[in-house]
Amino acid sequence: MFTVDKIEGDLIKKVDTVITNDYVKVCARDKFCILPQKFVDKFLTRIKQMEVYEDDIWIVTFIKCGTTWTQEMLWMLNNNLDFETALSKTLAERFPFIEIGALMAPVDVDSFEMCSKTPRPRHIKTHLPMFLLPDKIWSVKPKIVYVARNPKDVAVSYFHHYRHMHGYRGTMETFLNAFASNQILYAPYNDHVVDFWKIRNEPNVLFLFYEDMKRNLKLEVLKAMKFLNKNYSEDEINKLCQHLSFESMKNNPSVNFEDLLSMLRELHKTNGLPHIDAFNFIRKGQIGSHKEELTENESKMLNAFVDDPQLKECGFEYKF
Ligand code: PPS
Repeated sequence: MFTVDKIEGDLIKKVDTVITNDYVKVCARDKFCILPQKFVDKFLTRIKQMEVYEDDIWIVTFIKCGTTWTQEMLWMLNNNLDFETALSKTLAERFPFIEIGALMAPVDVDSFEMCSKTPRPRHIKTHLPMFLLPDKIWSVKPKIVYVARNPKDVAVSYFHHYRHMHGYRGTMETFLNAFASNQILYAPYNDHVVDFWKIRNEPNVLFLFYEDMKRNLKLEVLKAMKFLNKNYSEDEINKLCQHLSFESMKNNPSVNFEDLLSMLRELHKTNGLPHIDAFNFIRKGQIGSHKEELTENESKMLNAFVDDPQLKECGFEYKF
């Protein structure tokens, strides 16, 4: 059912890092996704064949689209707004990332096992495209929340993530080249979004936009509350919105991945990578950071994502 192809050319080698490397093209029919060989060896079959439960909540996103923010919102809504547990247990424990063990070559974490064993109702994070999700997702129909973000801000956010988490030390231009030519981890972006947009009206699917959350968080919280069949008072919702604010999340060790970042910084150091500037996972949190961080030419390199005819064909438009 799947074929695993070698990626031709030099570009892929330029985005290979000490943390995430050995990229291959995982293909099925007309779909593909760039993933490390370790994903194919240790995760692909197990994820495809895994048990899925009706009360699971899956967050599915392309990387850097507001996953963490939405995870915290969903977990809180689905757990009776339990601020105490949310602050004492990390999001990574409460809402595990199923394929993270495949992304870090030097670290052997069986994140699949962690997800499988997590007590029900399970909350599971993935960046995998639709065609790589468990087969049973389509018959059991657990709740799936998808979040999209404009590709220019995604690319900028991903560049910083790739430097500070994966240990990339190349230029922005090379990174954007890889992103634009679908030669970076999880690419291609548009296919990822379009596949979920097409099923956005299914009763078990909630399709959100990062930009909507930024512009009116409360409205999106209310949408998610309804989707999860929960009911909270106006005061409780306001308190949740405060908890989900950029400033609050930035300073919340349960969601800001400081532990993971310091472990990765050590790994980078051990591997002799040059030291770079400081970084917060909850970094800028803006709509339009590409305007500040990309040159005109760099921004143009990403126009093809926005002008892609497949978006128009299915009535999808990115928000800026
Ligand atoms: S990951 O690594 O894929 O899970 O990253 P992800 O969580 O999807 O995306 C990270 C970006 O989301 C921003 N973020 C927020 N923005 C606004 N408000 C809140 N509360 C918030 N929490 C996270 C985060 O800053 C990253 O975007 P950039 O543009 O890099 O700041």
